Amino acid sequence: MATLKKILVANRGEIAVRIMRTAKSLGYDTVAVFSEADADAQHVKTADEAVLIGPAAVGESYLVISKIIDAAKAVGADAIHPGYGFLSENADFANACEDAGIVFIGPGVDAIKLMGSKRESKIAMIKAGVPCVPGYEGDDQSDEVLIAESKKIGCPVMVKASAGGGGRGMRLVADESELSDAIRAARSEAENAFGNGVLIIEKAIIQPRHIEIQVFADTLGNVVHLGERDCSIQRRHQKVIEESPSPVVDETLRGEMGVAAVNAAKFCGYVGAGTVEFLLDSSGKFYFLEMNTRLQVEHPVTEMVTGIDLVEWQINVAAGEPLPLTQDEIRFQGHAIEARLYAEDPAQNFMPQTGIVLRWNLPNEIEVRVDHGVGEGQMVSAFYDPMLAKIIAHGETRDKARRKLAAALRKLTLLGVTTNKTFLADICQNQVFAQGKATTAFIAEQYGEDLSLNEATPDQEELKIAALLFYLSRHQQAQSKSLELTGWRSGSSVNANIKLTCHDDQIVITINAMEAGVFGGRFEISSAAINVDSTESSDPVTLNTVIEVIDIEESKLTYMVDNVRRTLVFSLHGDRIYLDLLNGNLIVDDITNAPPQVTGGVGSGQLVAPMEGAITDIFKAEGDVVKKGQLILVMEAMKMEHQIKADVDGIISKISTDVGAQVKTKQLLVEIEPDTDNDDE
Ligand code: MV4
Repeated sequence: MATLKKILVANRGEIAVRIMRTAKSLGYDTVAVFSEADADAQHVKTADEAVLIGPAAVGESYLVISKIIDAAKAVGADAIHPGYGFLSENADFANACEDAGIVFIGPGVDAIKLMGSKRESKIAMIKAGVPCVPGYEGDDQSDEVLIAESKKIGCPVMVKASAGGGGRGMRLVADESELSDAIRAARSEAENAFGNGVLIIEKAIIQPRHIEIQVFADTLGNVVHLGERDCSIQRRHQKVIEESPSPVVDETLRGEMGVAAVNAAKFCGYVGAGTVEFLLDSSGKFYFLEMNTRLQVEHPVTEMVTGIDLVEWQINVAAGEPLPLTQDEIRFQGHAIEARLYAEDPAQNFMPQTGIVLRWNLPNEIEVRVDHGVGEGQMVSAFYDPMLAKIIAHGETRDKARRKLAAALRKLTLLGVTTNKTFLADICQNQVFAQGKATTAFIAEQYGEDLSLNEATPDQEELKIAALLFYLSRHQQAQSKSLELTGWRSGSSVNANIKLTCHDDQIVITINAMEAGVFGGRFEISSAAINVDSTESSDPVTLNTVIEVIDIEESKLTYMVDNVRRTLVFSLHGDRIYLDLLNGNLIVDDITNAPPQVTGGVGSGQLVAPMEGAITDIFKAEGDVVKKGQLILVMEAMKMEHQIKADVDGIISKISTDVGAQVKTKQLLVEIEPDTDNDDE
């Protein structure tokens, strides 16, 4: 039996924080590893010691086996927990730990290797008597054989890369005529992505549910399951909502799937925490899909219904202890649902978002678990996974858990980085989800495959509040740290015009400070929209609202309109304000003092990076004459290409970047000296 003292967590973000929480509570010393970009990250602050392992790019830090092993040796860590992602399912890493005499908190190398191959794991699972999707997993990989086998199985079939994951190298083939193209495409995609073009063929299960069983095994041969998780709600193979139990799994089915999962684990000599993924078809039949040889993102829902700390079990198993419970002693209580908060914008086809976290408030009146690695002032960069936090609610019934989760999502504030918070809250309220009827097709069916969700459009009242907050901060005494009510109550009763922009719309808001009200200041506020595209200066519609400020503390405004009192969280930074609204976050800029814009959509000639990324191509040089709309350079950010085009006719006066350079959001890249005789086309 190994005696462990110090555990290094080879990960970052919420999972590193979560693992350290349990490790510390059990009396272990904890060690974080971190990249240069993570110097201020929460997992570094949580650990007893933290080792800098290199630059931001994961290929130079979190994914470098030798750097992790060296870090463990440097501080004398005797065990490594890999978390999920990164090196968690890397057999070479597990091997390297063993070679260095460090305990790898996870299964043995052989199980990791076997489950890393769809073809080999399927062959093994068929032998183990685990139900698998009918298909072909032979070693003859010729086109003729793959096509003939597909025809035997009968379309629709799935062509899958043996080394694949997350839907890469996978093709759904509806008709025999498409087989040959699909096989070639899947093979070449797999060769490129994984350096291995081996394919398997399976009968396609239509609109399945994704049900996975949590298993646990110790080094003495005991294996149990901890019930299922339903992870059907996914978007492009990214899980969004997970729950336990599944609304469609009853005790009988749970027992059957549990036995199958335990058999899978026993057959490969599994040790530690593992997840056996199944597809469940509409008739209630289930089929083995793959086994994940790590602790999963969604493990908290299992913890909440079983009361078991899975990380504690992992550490104890790694130390050689037997499982503390037999299958009969494992009880399931109530229902848990988890929502994943991502830094992504549902209004821009879920594009990952970067920025600095300005405000991070957890819901404090609702009993929910929040696993996160977020701190105010922290940079959310493009280098890492955009998942920021998980919100997990437990209730006696599914409906109770769902209501708590929805409320927690509404009450949670993250300002500075756009997130999918309102999308998550919307799913919680969706009727198909509420009825427990969501399959893997749910998001595409309910929200569209490619369609972007509508962005939060500000209403007049919200813009007036933004203007009022700008106004109040401008009138704030330089010395006082908070907005003193008395300061402006008795002070200048002047009208102020504040010009705002939000989502390309411009609006002028007039604030008239009235007499003091019952609680504090009263302001009569009117607005006039400006139509940017027309030469006529303003819209005739103006509406008056009386807003009474009741309290402002730090980042919270309490106000009253028409006898309704509300509180709103904001973050004000110079000419920009972030508002946390029920239907999403809003960013409003004060452009009262900004230089007037040239009309006709012509830009300034100052081209900046729209987001953090790398320059991949530059097509123009200094001195080149360019026309508005001409491509100047291309950058890659968030795995997507962004074209930077001239926003004005002119001559390039400066290019301040190079191919390969890493650039920051808003960094100036190119300057164009606009033509002076600029008559708009
Ligand atoms: C399938 C399938 C239908 N039939 N296999 C997607 C990811 C990969 N790990 C397995 N996947 C699927 N395999 C057969 N034979 C449907 C999917 C699938 C899916 C599975 C689970 C959760 C969401 C999914 C979304 C699309 C497709």
